[in-house]
Amino acid sequence: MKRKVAAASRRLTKNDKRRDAASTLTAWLKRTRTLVEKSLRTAVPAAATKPATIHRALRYSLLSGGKRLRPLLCCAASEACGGTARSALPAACAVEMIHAYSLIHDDLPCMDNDDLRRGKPTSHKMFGEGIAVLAGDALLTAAFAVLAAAQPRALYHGSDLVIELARAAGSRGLIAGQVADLEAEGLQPSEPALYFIHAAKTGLLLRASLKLGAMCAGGTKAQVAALDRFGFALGLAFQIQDDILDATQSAQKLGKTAGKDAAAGKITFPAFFGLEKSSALAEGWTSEAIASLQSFGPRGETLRALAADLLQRER
Ligand code: GRG
Repeated sequence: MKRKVAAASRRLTKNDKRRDAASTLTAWLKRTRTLVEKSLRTAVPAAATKPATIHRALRYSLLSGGKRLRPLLCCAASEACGGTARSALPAACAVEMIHAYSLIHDDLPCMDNDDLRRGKPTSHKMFGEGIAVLAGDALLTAAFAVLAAAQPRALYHGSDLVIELARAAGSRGLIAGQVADLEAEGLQPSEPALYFIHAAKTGLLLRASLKLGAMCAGGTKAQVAALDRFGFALGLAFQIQDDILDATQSAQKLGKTAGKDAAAGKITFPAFFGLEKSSALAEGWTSEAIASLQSFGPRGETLRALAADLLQRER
C-alpha cells in the first residue's frame, strides 16, 4: 500500500513538473514572440514607402504569421549562453527575413508552384510573379542590413555574423538543398539524398539561427558547436514531423497545400520510411537534440522545452 502511494506521488510530481515546464515555455513564447513581431514590423520600410507595391509585398510575406521558429531559436540560444533575447533581435529578424524570402521563391510557379502559405494566398498570387521575385530579393538583401545592427560580444565581430548567415543561405547552403531537391524530382529516392536535401533546406537556417544567437551573447566556441549539433538534430526532427503533418493533416489546419510533396513525387521521410518509422525517427532526433544541450544546465531549458514541443506540433 505504502509503495503504491509513493509511486502515485512520484507520478504526480513528474506530471506537475511537466505542467510547470509547459507553462514556463508558453509564457516565454508569448513574451519573445511579442519582441520579435515588434522588431520585424520596424525592420522593413513602411507599406507606403515608394515604390509602395514592393514594400506592401515584402511586408505581406514577412508579417503574415508563421511560427517564428528561427527567431525564437536565435533568442533562446542567446539566453542559453548568458545573453538576452533583446540583444539577439537583429540576428533574429535577419534569419526570419531569409526564411520569408525562401518561402516566397519556393512557392513560385518555377519552383513548387503553390497557392497557399500560412493560410493566405502566396506572394505571386497576390502581387504577380515579378513583384514576388523582387519581394524575395529585397528581403534577402535587407536581412544583411538588419544583421549589421547586431553587436556581438567577446570573441565575435559583425563580419562573423554576416559570414555565418551568408554561408547558410548561399549556394552551398539553402540553395544547395533546393538545387538537390529540384534535381531529385523523378529520380529513384535514396536515403543520402533525402538527408542531404533536408539537412540543407531546413537544417542550415535553424543551425545558423542558433549560432548567431550564441555569438550575440558572446558564447564560447564549445557552446556554439553544441548549439550547432542541437540544430542539426532538431532540423531533421522538425522536417520529419513536417513531412508527417503534410501526409496526415488537412490544408486548413496546415495553412498550406497538404499532401503536395508526395503528389509531386518528392522525396519525403514518410514516403521513404513509412509513417511509423518516420515518427520513431523524429523522436530519436529530438532526443539527440536534447542530449546535445547537456553542458548548458538550467540555461538550456527553453531550448529543451522547444525541441520537445515541436515534436507535438500540429502545424
Ligand atoms: C532559396 C527558393 C529557395 C529555397 C531554399 C528553405 C528553402 C530552400 C525553401 C523553403 C520551403 C521549404 C519547404 C523549406 C523546408 C523548411 C520548412 C519546413 C519550412 C517551413 O517552415 P516553418 O514551418 O514555416 O517554420 P512558418 O510558416 O511557421 O514560418
